[in-house]
Amino acid sequence: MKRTGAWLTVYALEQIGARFTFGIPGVHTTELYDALNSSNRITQVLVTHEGGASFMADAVSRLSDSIGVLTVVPAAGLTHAASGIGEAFLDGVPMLVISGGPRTDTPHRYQLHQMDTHKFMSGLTKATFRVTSHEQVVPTLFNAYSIATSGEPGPVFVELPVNILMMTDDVAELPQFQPPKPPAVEARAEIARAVELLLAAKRPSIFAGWGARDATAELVRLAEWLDAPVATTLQGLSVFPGNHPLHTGFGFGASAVPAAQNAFKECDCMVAIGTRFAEIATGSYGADVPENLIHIDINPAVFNANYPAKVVIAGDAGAVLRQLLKELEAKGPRPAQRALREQIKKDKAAYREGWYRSDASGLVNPVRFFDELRRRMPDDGIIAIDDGNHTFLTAELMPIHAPKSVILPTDFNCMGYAVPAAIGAKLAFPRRSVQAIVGDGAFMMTCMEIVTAASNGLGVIYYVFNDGELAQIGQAQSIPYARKPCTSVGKLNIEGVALATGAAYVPMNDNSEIAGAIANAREIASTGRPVIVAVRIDYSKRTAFTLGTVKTNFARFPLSEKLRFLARAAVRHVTAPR
Ligand SMILES: Cc1ncc(C[n+]2csc(CCOP(=O)(O)OP(=O)(O)O)c2C)c(N)n1
Ligand SMILES: [Mg+2]
Repeated sequence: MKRTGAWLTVYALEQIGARFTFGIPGVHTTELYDALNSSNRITQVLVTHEGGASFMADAVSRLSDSIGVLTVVPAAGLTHAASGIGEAFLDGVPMLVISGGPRTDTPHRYQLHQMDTHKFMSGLTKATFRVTSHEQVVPTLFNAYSIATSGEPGPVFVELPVNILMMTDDVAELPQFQPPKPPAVEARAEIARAVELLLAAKRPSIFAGWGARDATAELVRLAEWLDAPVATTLQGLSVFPGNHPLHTGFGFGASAVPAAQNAFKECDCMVAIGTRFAEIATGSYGADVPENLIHIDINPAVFNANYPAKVVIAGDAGAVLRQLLKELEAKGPRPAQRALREQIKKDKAAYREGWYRSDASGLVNPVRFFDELRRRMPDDGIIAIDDGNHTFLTAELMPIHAPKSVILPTDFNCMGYAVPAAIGAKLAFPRRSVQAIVGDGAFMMTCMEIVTAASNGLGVIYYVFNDGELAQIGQAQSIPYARKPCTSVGKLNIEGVALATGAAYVPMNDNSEIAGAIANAREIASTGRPVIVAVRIDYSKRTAFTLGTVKTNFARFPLSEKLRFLARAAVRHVTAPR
């Protein structure tokens, strides 16, 4: 049969269950966009900037069972999309990056958008492919999908030259996609050893990351059987319910909230699952782990990278946990250590108390904002967070109840994520409540993408933490440097952004306006219109994360550098106080 490459691409995307493609068309991809337009299974979404497309595709992949797909022009579309592709790469998120490509059937050089895209994309993806015949289109896309979704997931790039997309050629057959079977866990001896360590442990603990996103039920069972405190990574905020009495918070070392620090202090055996012990998750490696560390991850490369493990188990989190639980539960129930739960509850309440006390500023107190948001947001509501001080406020003050309900840029740590990611989330789950928590600096990077929310009738709520600063960095500058170059942002008229994009505008100036503003925003969003809430937030109190990481990093400086920093800070605070 004779088919265009574009038709074959749509066939392959339908086979792998893609529901959305994101991008902006160009001369290389008009045939593909036209073929996609005829699909009744795939919705193509036009964005304002390909960076938005890649963050939307990321959100679809993180939250749903369907892979996020980009359809962009070569070179310029790919470079614009690079931020979201890089975020997906470092955060272990599957993505299919499809671009058109210059013609391969002419000898012409200096074609439009012609550059070595594979060299560029190879540092951002698990694999790159250039399709050179019609026969290859479907098998290449199936292969790309399998690579993107297996092991530690990530983006894969496929270039489809324009002559293949546009012209017809013979293909002998159309294969059906057969999803690969998940590899069996082969770790009988390691699991037996882990069981031994856990049975002997007096104070076991659990540290869970995004790799455990599909294993929340098993994690809860394990925590309850062990009566162990559970801390999550930042990316894994939603892998364990924040309202469970054994949940302690994000992180467990010097940068964690007191509930986690106390519960983990004397722990003698830790199950770490689906985490790489990366810099943010460990508060700059300021978290100490016990000698008896059991590390479970699908990617064996993460074992012993930062913290030595006694037992390593390579495999899917859910599959390993089910085997582990079978062995443990056969031993009968473990006696509960009731004091642990009470201590966690007390520590959590005391931490919030500290925030309630900082009410004086006349601005919006973060803890009161999150109290009200928690009250109004359904359990399965989705939060997209950006990167900044607001990230850690959300992590410390907003209890998350449902699995796969929080998405944020973590290890690539790219500002500008939340506005488009929330759009991807709402497209994937139109009936769930979707909100973004975004700093004003990050908001400026991608706020024009709200046009895409408005034109698709997506009632996303954007809470813009409007402090006039790139606070996370400004806070790190203020004490050591006693000045803050380039962290005071230009004044943005947020109401003007709402007017320009078709969103509604809701101001929230102080604590008395929190409840009304949230109710109003939810009401408007339910009509399918995006809403921007400008929150005059009080950033005067530091998060446990910021205080802890500053301390951890400073403690590691050599003595001479410590003295240089201290002396400079002292002189500047005296001679040029801010
Ligand atoms: C693309 C990108 N540029 C710069 C940074 C460095 N950075 C991390 S947090 C931050 C401040 C963010 O400011 P804002 O969005 O206003 O959030 P706030 O910290 O004020 O809550 C900056 C500049 C980054 N992570 N990503
Ligand atoms: Mg800010």
